[in-house]
Amino acid sequence: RACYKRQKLVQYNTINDAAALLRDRKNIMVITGAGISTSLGIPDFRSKETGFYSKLVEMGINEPEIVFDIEEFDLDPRTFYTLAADILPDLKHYSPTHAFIRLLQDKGKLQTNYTQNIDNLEELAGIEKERLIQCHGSFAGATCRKCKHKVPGADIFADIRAKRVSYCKPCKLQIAAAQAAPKPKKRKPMPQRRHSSSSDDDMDDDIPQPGVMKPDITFFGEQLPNDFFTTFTDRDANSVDLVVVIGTSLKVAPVSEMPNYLPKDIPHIYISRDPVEHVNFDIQLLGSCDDVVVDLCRRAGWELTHEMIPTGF
Ligand code: CNA
Repeated sequence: RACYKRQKLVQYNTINDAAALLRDRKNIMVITGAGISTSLGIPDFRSKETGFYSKLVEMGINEPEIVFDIEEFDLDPRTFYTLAADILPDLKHYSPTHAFIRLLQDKGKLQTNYTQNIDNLEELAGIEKERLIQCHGSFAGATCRKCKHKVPGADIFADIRAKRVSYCKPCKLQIAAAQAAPKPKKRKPMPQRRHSSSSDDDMDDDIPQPGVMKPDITFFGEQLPNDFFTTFTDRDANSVDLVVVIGTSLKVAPVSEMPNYLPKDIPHIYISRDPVEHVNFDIQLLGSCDDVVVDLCRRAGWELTHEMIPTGF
C-alpha cells in the first residue's frame, strides 16, 4: 500500500477524547521511543541540549549517527565503545510510561508495543514477548562480528562502562590455542624498502585478531528484525483499533512511516514533548509523557501505580 499523509479525524480533539478512546478500544498499538526512558536518566538522541546527539556535537562529532553506523563500527569500534556508556540502562527501573503500557496489557487492550528503544526496559516492566517488537533490537544480547558467538548483553556492559572494546572470548581462545601450537619454520622474507614507521603495522597484519562483540541493536545500515515487518503487515496493520505514539521524534524510518500506513479511520494519538508535523495525529498531548499518562489514567478511571508517581494523584 502506498504511503499517504492521513486526514485528521475531526471527532477526536481533547485529552478527554483520548481517555475515552483508551477506555473503549480493545486492540491498541503503542509505538514508543527514547522519550519514555528519559525520566530514568537515559538521554534520548534528538532533544536539544539534553539529547545524546547534542553532547556528541559538543565533543566535535558533527555527524552523531556515525556512532551507530555499522560500517564505522566495523572500521573502528572504539567510537561506539567510548561513547555508548551514556545510553546504557541500569536495568533496575522502568518509567511510569512503561507501567502505563503494562496496564494496557493487564486490561487486555495492548495488541503490540513497537519500541524503538534498545534499553529492554519493556521486559523489566513485564510486557509479554509476543506483544513486544523491538524494532531496533536491544542491549539484551551481543554477537561476535567474526564468529557470530552470542552472549547475554550484560556480559559486555563492564567493557562498555569502562569504555574499552569488547572482544569475543571464543575467538581469543582459538587464537591463543593456535599460537601455542608448534609452528612450521618460515623463511624470513627479503627486507623491502619501506617507511620505518610502517613496520609495526606490517607485523600486526600476520597476527589474527579476535572478533569484536556488538550489542544486538540495529545500527544504521543494518536490516530491522524480521518480526517487525511480518507482525506489522500480517497481524497488526489491519486489526488494531487505536494507535498511541509516545516519546519519539518519528525521524527514523521505517518506524516513522508506521502511523501513515495504518488505515485512516484508526484514531492516532501522539504524546511527546515536541510536536511532529509529518503525521496528522488526531490528538497531540504535549508534555512529559509520564505526566500525560498519569492524567489519562485518572480521566479513564484507572489506577496507575509506580514508585515515581506520588500516591493519591
Ligand atoms: P529521539 O529522536 O531522540 O526523540 C525523542 C523524542 O522524545 C523527542 O521528540 C522528545 O521531545 C521526546 N521526549 C524526550 N523526553 C520526553 C519525556 N520525558 N516526555 C515526553 N517526550 C519526551 O528518539 P527516537 O526514539 O524518536 O529515535 C529513535 C532512536 C533513538 C532509536 O534508534 C533508539 O534506539 C534510540 N535511542 C534509544 C534509547 C533507549 O533505548 N532508551 C536512548 C537513546 C536513543
